[in-house]
Amino acid sequence: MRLNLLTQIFIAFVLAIVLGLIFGPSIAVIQPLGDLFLRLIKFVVVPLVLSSLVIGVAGTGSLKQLGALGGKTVLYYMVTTAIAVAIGIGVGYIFMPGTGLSMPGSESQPDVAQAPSVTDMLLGIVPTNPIESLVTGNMLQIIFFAVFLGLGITLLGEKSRTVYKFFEEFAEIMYKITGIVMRFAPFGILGLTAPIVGQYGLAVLLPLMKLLLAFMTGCLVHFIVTYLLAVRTLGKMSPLTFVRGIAPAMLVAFSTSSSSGTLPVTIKSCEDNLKVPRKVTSFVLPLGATINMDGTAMYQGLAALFIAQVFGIDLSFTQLLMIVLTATLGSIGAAGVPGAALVMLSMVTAAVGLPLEGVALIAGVDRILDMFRTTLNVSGDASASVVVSAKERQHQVQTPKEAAVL
Ligand code: DAS
Repeated sequence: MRLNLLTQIFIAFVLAIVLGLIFGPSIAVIQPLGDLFLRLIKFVVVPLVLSSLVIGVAGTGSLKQLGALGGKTVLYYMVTTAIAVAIGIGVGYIFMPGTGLSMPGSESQPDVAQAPSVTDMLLGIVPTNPIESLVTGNMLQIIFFAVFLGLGITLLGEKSRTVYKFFEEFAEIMYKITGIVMRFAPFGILGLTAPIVGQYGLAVLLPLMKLLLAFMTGCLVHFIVTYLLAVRTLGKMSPLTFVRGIAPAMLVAFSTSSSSGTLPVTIKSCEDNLKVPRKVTSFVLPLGATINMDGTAMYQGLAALFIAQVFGIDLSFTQLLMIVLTATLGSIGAAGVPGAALVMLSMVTAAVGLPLEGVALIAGVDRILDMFRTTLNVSGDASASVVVSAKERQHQVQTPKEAAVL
């Protein structure tokens, strides 16, 4: 029986703890396995972020097609995602999961005294030479370039079909290569986690358990405060009806850790149980499964803070701003497949100059975090379909009246 990748990673994580405890610091002999995995992650992240973000933006179809339905949908997605990241950072400061284990920073640790001002940080996002941004791996400038490329393709419509197809195929190729790289993840996690446990002992586990607790709390808060409130006030639906209606999709998302894999169940749950019309589900849900991942965004905000705490790095306000921005964009670029956020997290950490080793530390418990992330992602998409269909109904009701008056 072939174990799925994230289960393999989880087993590698447990094995790393056992080996670390048995062999102590001498287990560092397998560190090169971990270094190789980190290099492979760095190898894919630039082309993956570029291609997936271009398609994430251009894939929404031409701006005129977006129209009112698209406008409402994208607005709801962006607002709820930004709230999710804020909640992720909020629980990160409340639980402080990364404290108590200060690991020596790696070469990429920023000299906080040199942290640029907000203005410089925001200006620095605009690339003066996009090719140089790609070569130097400047993630914020790469994201800027990708978003504008996607917008340009959208505005050009049919004329840029070839370029759109190129990036669509390029993104598919990068997902495939990322899949190959992720196959090596169990060995990488072993090579990265065992030496840490060997050096620090079980003390390293406590922060990870606190991270899990913080994340689950954030998910619950976001589900109740953001989604149920939106469904009740904007969607004109009882929260209990909503939860009962999407329960099947939530369960499939929890077990598969894949929004895309859950999409058919999400559509059926919204149509059959919540009576959302096909006109709305056929646009809002596939789009949501691709670019609306509040669980992923929250996770990246919290994880970035966790890594900073573990490495004893105090984040400046501008760096927090960058985490909100890159975590939101990272959730747009992440695919609806298991473990998608892990690679995107390396983009967020690189963007604010945090050590990549922290990503590997979290990778061991990513399987569990992913179950909750994906469940929240799917719930967010379903809540959007309820809110948007209520707004569409209101709009239709208003239009006949206006006509009658005229
Ligand atoms: N598993 C991804 C999804 O399918 C989410 C993630 O990895 O963050 O939504």
